[in-house]
Amino acid sequence: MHGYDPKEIEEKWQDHWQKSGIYEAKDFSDLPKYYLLIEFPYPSGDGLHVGHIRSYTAMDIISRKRRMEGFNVLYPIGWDAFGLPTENYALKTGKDPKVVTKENTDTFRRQIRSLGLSFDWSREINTTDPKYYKWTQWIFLKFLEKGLAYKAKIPINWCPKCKIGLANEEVVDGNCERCGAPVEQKEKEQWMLAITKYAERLDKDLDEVDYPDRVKIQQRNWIGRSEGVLIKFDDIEIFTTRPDTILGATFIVVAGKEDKFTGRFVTNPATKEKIPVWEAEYVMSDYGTGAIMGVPADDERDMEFAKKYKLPIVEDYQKAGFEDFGKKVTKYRLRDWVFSRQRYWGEPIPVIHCSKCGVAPVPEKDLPVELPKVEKYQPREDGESPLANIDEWVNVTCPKCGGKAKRETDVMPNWAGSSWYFLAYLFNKEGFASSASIENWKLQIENFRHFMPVDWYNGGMEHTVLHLLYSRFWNKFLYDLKLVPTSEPYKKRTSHGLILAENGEKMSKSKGNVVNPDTIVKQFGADTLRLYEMFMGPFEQAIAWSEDALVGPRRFLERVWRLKTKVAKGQTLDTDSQGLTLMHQTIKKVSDDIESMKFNTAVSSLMIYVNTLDKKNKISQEEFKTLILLLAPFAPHITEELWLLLGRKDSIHIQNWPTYDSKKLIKDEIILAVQINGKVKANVLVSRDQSEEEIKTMALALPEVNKWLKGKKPERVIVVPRKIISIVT
Ligand code: ANZ
Ligand code: ZN
Repeated sequence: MHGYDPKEIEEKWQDHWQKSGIYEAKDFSDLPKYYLLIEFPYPSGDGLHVGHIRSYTAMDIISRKRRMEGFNVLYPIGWDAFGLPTENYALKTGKDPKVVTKENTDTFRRQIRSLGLSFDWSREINTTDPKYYKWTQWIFLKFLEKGLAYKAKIPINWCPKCKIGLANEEVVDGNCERCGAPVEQKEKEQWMLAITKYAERLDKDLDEVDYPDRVKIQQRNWIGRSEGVLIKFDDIEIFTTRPDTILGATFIVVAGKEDKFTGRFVTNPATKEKIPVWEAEYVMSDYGTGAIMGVPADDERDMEFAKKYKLPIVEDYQKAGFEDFGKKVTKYRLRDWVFSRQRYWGEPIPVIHCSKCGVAPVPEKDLPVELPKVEKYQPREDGESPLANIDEWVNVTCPKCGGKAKRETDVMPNWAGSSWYFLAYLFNKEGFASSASIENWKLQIENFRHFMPVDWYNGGMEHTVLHLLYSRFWNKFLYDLKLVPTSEPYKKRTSHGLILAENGEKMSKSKGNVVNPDTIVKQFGADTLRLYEMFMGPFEQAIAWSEDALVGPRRFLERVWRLKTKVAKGQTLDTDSQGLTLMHQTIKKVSDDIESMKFNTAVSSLMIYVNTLDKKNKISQEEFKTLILLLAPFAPHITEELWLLLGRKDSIHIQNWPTYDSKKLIKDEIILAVQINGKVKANVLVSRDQSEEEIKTMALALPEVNKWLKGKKPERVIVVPRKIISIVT
């Protein structure tokens, strides 16, 4: 047998697996299901990042273990391909975003395939495929039908550089999340999705799911549930969380564009005094009731305001009972979702504007509303989408009255396609081929019932209040329409740490410190890259890349490869109880560590096991088999090849996962007391199968015993089996 050469192994097996379809989930299966999800990538022009590989490999390991445990595993992949970077690239180069997307997804697909990840490629999706977005548009029409999609003239966050309306979540410290330009406010008619209608359930149902605490906390803070009371000061109703401070309320402030006195006075229901009504910017129009009671003594901003405008301040006042004034309410900080963008590369919002009928939904049978070709991808100076330039696309007949009408030219935000993609993977082939309708959606429900909810979803912390919240909202909405079987889409969520450049900085093209996985695969092989990324450090922590550290995992795999020559046919395990214990301990450790995502320590224990086996001249078939079965999820190619060399016919990846015997976990050892002239002076650890002679020698070698013997030979040494060693001097 020749040396370990990944080039001879890896592509061969990738092709083989693809052909045999062993990683494809079955639509109808009697096996229990297990659905694993990674955040499907945005196919950027930069190609696959080594950070993607960390998350995909981790979930691949769990997928592979589940398959070996007998589950009908679904581990799908697709492309979240609408969005600004591709559009900006099109703007610069004049290339059709469709073409750019095709090129980028081809690169990503090739790179992901070269890693031997066990994705079910038969279910590959692409959010920019009209067959896909016809369903995204269909779901939007459902929101419209139920009154949860509406148009509103609202001040929106406007980025003057990107010329685009931004969601609150896309504004970071007052600047555009993408280009960093300061964000301005602009009044515009926008499509909105009423996510606030689901605020209570989005908050409460977090109790039901297994997410990390920090994810739950971030979501809860974003939703911003607040229990307070409404109190009437004559006709002005205020919202407060501190009704006990009402005796200190010396003025009222309602939301306004500038600070000014309205000239009005109202009665404080607790003190019966007349207090002035002011307008000010610091009170938000869209929170609570848009009005507050000013309590300078207990609220800093009220104090500042009172000092500035010389309003009365009462420092000493009595705290009031809760229950005396007003009624209890719960308010949320969450805002409705600004759902339109005046850009090109997104799903067209499927509505038609008619001067007679108003907003008319595009009839289901006319979906998808396909993106037309445009000459220029630049948004117009008036802020309208470039789609507004295409008269023949814009001018249509009204589906209601047949009169002249115009298409909506706004498109959806890039969060739309990812808000339901976990369901799209479950669509059967006809689901995408057939028209979008309730009947065709219902044809998928069997599959939804089998696979939903997602059992385990791994992704980045940056998506906690965006994608994760949006997709929970869409799923709940579909659940209320009885179109999906569970009210929560994801049972369990975990997060990976980032991979940084060697110097600890963020990897970025501009800094020139990006690691290209192609180079690593070429030089070390995919199995080494996978193993390295699992071994590099605790999975949930950020960690710096190290080129030098790749050698370790590579040498480890070479050792595993050479170990094959030591496998002896007749060799049995029974004669060697230490080996047996270590084998069972390793099975337990690797199994447990995979479940708790401690991939680095799982790899360590495999390394310890290989070290021990390597010290022997001969190893048994069983030991070697166990080793490569445990290693298979981490390094699927080398283990598949070794499995074949052991003379096995079918894939290692569909074998049973090794189990351990908890009785064999403890070493077969006992502690014996050592007596000298009838008194216990020491203890000795022996194994149960050691001979009497061996035990005597061990006892006489103990330092405590030598202290008593002082160089003299003992008169007698008696071994009472499994109890005591008695030395007489
Ligand atoms: C009197 C008071 C006294 C208050 C005090 C606080 C401390 P959370 O917990 O975030 O819900 N508030 C209410 N509506 C507001 C609005 N539209 N714009 C700005 N501030 C508003 O905060 C509730 C508190 O925020 C309310 O309780 C109110 O001030 C203020 F010692 O009322 B409080
Ligand atoms: Zn009409």
